[in-house]
Formats: sequence, structure tokens, C-alpha cells
Amino acid sequence: MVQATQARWRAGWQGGTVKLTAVELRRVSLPLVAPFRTSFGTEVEKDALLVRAISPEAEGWGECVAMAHPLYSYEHLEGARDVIRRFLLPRLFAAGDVTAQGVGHLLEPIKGHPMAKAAVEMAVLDAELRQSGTSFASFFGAVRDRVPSGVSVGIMDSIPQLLDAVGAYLEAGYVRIKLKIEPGWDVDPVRAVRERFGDELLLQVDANTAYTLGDARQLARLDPFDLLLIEQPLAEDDVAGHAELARRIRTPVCLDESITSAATAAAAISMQACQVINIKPGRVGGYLEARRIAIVAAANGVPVWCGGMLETGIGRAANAALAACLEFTLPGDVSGSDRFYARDITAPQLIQDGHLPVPTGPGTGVEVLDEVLADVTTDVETIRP
Ligand code: SMG
Ligand code: MG
Repeated sequence: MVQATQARWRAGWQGGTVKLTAVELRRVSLPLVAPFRTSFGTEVEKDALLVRAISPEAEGWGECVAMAHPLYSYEHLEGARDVIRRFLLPRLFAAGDVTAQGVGHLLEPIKGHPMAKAAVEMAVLDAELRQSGTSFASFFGAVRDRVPSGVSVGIMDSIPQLLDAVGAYLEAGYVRIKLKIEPGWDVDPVRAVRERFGDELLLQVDANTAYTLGDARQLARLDPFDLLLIEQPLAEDDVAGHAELARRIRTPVCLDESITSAATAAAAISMQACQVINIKPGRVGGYLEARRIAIVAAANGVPVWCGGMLETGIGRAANAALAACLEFTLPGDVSGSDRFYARDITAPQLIQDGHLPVPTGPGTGVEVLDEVLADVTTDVETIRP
């Protein structure tokens, strides 16, 4: 079954074409259950851009993971909306009928903007798969019906507060903890969590580019704590620096922000700049490229896991499907909806026994709740050919 589904992925998919009659671009804003602090800022609400692909046969939803401010990467929501409206959609409309596999080629002449492109491709893929009654998981060749759920824990005001938060997530069943770190909040919180919760806990850290190679000695102080990995300690464009750092510390280096395509993944692997890769479909231009990165990494013996961008239920469902593929051997940042949202725009997706179920219905397998959607929408526009 594994081989058959993977063979189908490689052979290419014949799911029929999508006749785009309109595309809706919708801005939504959802309050977070608690502030989420990283090395680059504090989020108190999630702003997202939803892309709704409308065709006579089916509707598909995409979610843009760009943030309101360009702090994680250069993309930001209003910029993405502008790029989608002015440069991406005209190319799809001009092509007439489209397929998800074809979207990447049609959009290739437009430089950069992977998050904008990913949202558009996802909407087309969802429409195409709904039209043919196929789930994301089946399309990807997924091999699991549930995925181990890790949780990303923000920077806190104090260590006791952090220990309470981690304790509550472990109580809820999460199988892996990721601590956000920054200079001044690294060795002490890691030591405290290790001491309190023991050596068996799967523990990793994420710096979101907050360090430089000059901090190598400080980062080496994390070595005794047996972390699964350290995620993106250095700048996005400092792949060579990560290669050097990887020689100086024992904790495996994992790249997040630096990996924007299968080509950058292959280059980083060949430079020995990463021993692990965090794959975020939104960051790499879409689920198809994400799938290709997983294959490149697996071929080189590099483990991968599925990252998160505080997705709403739409992106969460699709991420669960991706994380269910064979190459994803480490628990991902695929937490339950209630980790971030009291009320999501789809029915809640909750962890059971530390795992998130992989949806089985057509497309993402989740339905948008119209009433919630109306409540959280801050702006909506419909674009036609
Ligand atoms: O969706 O669980 C989630 C969030 C996981 O920490 C997470 N994402 O760099 O990996 C990362 C961050 C990016 C978003 S921070 C606002
Ligand atoms: Mg990260």
C-alpha cells in the first residue's frame, strides 16, 4: 500500500482540471487563547488570508501563512494579497482550466512570494481533490491515520510560568515539547524543563534566527541536555554559518526559515548545514514542493517534520495529512486547534492520546463553519477573470 501510493505520487496525478470562475480573498482575525511570544515578537491574534477557489464543480480553500508583519520572513499578509490579486490570479485565469500540479509552473515567472503562491496552489488542490473525491492524505500517499502531536511553547516571563505551561501540555498528552529561545532565555529554561520533566521527554528548541555564529559557545551549552534539535539559530541567509555551527555544537541543527524550496533544501543538505529539516508547506510554495522536499531529504537520510504557522483548521487539516507521509519521522508542530483557538473556523481538531487524526474526507476533509467565518472576517473581495 505504501509503495503503491508513493508510486502514484511520483507518476503524477490525474485528478481533472479546475475551471476557475472566481477567487475570493478573505482576511480573518482570530484571537489566540494566550499571547504567543517568540524571539521576533508577541502574537495575540492570528491574522490570516484565506483563498477560496470557486469553480462550477467544487470549491477549494487555501490558507496563506504570511503574518501581518514581515517578522518571520519578508512576506506579510497585505503584500501577499496584493501579489495574489495583481500577479498570480491573472496568470491562472489566463490559463483557463488549471490543475494543482500546473499552478507552480504557471506562477514560476513571478519571483519569490512562496507563501502567496502556496495559498493559491492549496485552494486549487483542494478544489481539484474535492471534485474527484480524494483526500489530501491519499493524494500525498500518506501512510498513517493519525500523527504524533508536538507543541511549540512561547517565551515566558519566568521559569515557574514556563514549567506550568509545559506541565499542562504534557498533561494534555503532547508527545514532544518545543521551547522558543532567544539570547537570555535559552540554557536556563532548557535546564529547568529537563530537570522537572526528565530525560525521556522529547525536547527541542527554536531560535527563529536570534543568534549569530559568535554565539556558538553559548549554544554549545545546550549540548548536555540531549535536545532533539535546535531550529534555525542563525539568519535565514546564513546557510554557511549553520554548517559551521553544526561542526561546533552537538545538538543537531534543523533549518526552518532557510529552506524555501527543494533546491535550497538540497543545497543546505549538501553543505551539511542541517541534520534535520522543518517543512512548512506555506514557506516553500505549497504542499507539492513540501512533498518534494521530504523526498529529497529522505533520499539523503535527513529526517523531516511538519512545522506550523498557527494555522486555522484549514491549514491544520492539510498539515496533518502531510505529516502522515512516510518521510515525516519526527513529531510535528501539529497541535490541536485548542492550542491556539477557543473557536476555530472549522470544527475543532483535537488530539487524542497525543495524536491528531488525519482527515479522510475529500480535499482537506474539513468544512468551514459559515457563521464563525462571518464573525472573524475583517475584509473580503471576489476576483473574476
Ligand atoms: O502552529 O504550532 C504552531 C506554531 C509553531 O512555533 C511555531 N511556529 O518558527 O516554527 C516557527 C514558528 C513560526 C510562527 S511564530 C509566530
Ligand atoms: Mg521555526
